[in-house]
Amino acid sequence: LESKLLPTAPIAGQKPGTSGLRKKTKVFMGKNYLANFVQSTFDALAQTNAPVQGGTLVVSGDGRFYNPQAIQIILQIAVAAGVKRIWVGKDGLLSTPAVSAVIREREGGFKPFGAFILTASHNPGGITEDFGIKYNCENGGPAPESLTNAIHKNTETIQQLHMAAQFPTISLSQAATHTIGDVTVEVFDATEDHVSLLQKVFAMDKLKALIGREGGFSFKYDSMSGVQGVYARRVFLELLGADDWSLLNATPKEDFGGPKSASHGHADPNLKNAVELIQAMGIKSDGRKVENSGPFPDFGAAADGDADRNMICGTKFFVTPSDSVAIITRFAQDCIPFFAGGLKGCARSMPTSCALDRVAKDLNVPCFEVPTGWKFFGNLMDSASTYGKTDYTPFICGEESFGTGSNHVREKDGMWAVLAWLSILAHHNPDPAAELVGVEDIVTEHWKKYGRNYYVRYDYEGVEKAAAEEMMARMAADGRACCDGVDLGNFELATADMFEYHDPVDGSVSKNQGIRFIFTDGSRIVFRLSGTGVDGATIRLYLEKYVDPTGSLDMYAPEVVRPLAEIALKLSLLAEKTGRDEPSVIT
Ligand code: VG1
Ligand code: CO
Repeated sequence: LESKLLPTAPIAGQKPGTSGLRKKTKVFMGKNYLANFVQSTFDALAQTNAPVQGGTLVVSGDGRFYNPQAIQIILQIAVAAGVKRIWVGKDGLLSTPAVSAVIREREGGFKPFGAFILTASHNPGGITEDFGIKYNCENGGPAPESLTNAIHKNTETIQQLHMAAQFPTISLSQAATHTIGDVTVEVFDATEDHVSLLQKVFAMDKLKALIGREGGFSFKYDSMSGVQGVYARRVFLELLGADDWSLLNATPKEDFGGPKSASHGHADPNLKNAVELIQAMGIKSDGRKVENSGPFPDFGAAADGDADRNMICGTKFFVTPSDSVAIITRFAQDCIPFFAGGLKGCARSMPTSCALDRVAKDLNVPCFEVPTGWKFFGNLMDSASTYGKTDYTPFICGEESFGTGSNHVREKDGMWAVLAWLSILAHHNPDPAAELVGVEDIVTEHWKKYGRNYYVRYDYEGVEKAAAEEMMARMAADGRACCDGVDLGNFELATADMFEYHDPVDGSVSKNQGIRFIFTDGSRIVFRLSGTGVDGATIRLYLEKYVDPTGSLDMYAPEVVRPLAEIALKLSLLAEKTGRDEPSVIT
């Protein structure tokens, strides 16, 4: 196929953040914006030994506005770069975990060297909202920092775009193989690879029996008008025999429902945005139980736009993501076939609560602490397993930000987390006619055994960038000094430091990953700046207080951590520096 060279010029600010490059959609629609980034990625790949020439590439997204157009642009650049086979999900859709599964598992004798995922994940979509792009490598995981830094460097010097001349627009609305010269574009059912992998990981017959149990079992799953709707129909309706009543917002929309929807177009599964789900479950937006007695479903869950996040609820009960990963880890080997041989290890991001550490200790498996962002789990998972095909050397990871997953793929996986919880419920309910042991029962029993890591996150969104950076710089310079003169109440400071990660597998060092104040009782205050926003700065303040099994386990988390919040606000001078006295979101 003929290709053409088009002149271009660097565009400032194309630095990938925690999870890819995210900007306002209109910025991405600007001249050469997307093309520059994609070309810079191919230029960076040319400096590695990725088999781009004659290779296979996956391209798809979460269905947000501009997804179809972006795919066609990427096809043209990929073809000019020498890619011979491109795999695209039907309608241009693939969830983030499904992309990972396609890279690792899809049959046909061609191993993709990588993938472009078009998503800004939990950020709102639409022409006036956000768009994003992320590159994943041949292990199915997000590009490591060494690669994203190389891509960014190329965006600063790019002069030329190399695109296929006269490449036709490929129809994505039907599964079909298109041949253009010596290039094939294969459009396939988005659920094929991911769902068949999940069928190997979980005992689907047991989950089906739970859903159809004699004593009754009801659930609601909110896809929040993101890409998960496609997978939710396949898994819950077709495979597990649930009925339509269980599914909320299961049709993907380019604006996730937009400002008029209950979530205001924020396909972000948390107490603020998963409005329909928490109402259905009898949970108030502050996490408390509603007064009336229902009936409410036994189980509830939600996903974000690209379906890598999950939120787990029981009747009138919200499970914090940090507890969720700990509990899944605890029971995995008892009820999920993928883990039947035992766990190899587990990991959490630094701000995630230490509940997981207690379970890991009990199971006698290593527990790693990595910086925020799923890319940091990749090396650990690869080293715990054989590179490439599905392996059975299991490893579980989680983040406090509603991300949970394992080494079945190299992304967090919203559907996996839900099937893991259904597996735990099935395990606790062997008698199909007995009264259901529910989510709240399981979580409270867990606290009785391990104690409870009370946990809350405050987000301050839309803060002026310079002010946020100044606040962080002051604490980074001397965290301990920031505590001078601050009344710490019953808390005694043990350490104050900036988290720095030394990857035990490849030795790479990631600095400035968040400021930690750790107290002698294990309580923690953590500050970081978000790396997924598109304008201004978002300050994240993470608060954790541990209460051992002999203490009060049924208190209201925001009240328990309030003394820590007060200390955090004083020592950081947050209000003085940013002019903000209330967080915009509490999760
Ligand atoms: C946030 C979360 C982080 C998560 C990331 C991507 O990043 O804190 O834990 O991995 O989003 O999630 P940040 O830098 O804004 O804190 V997703 O579902 O938007 O890919
Ligand atoms: Co996401």
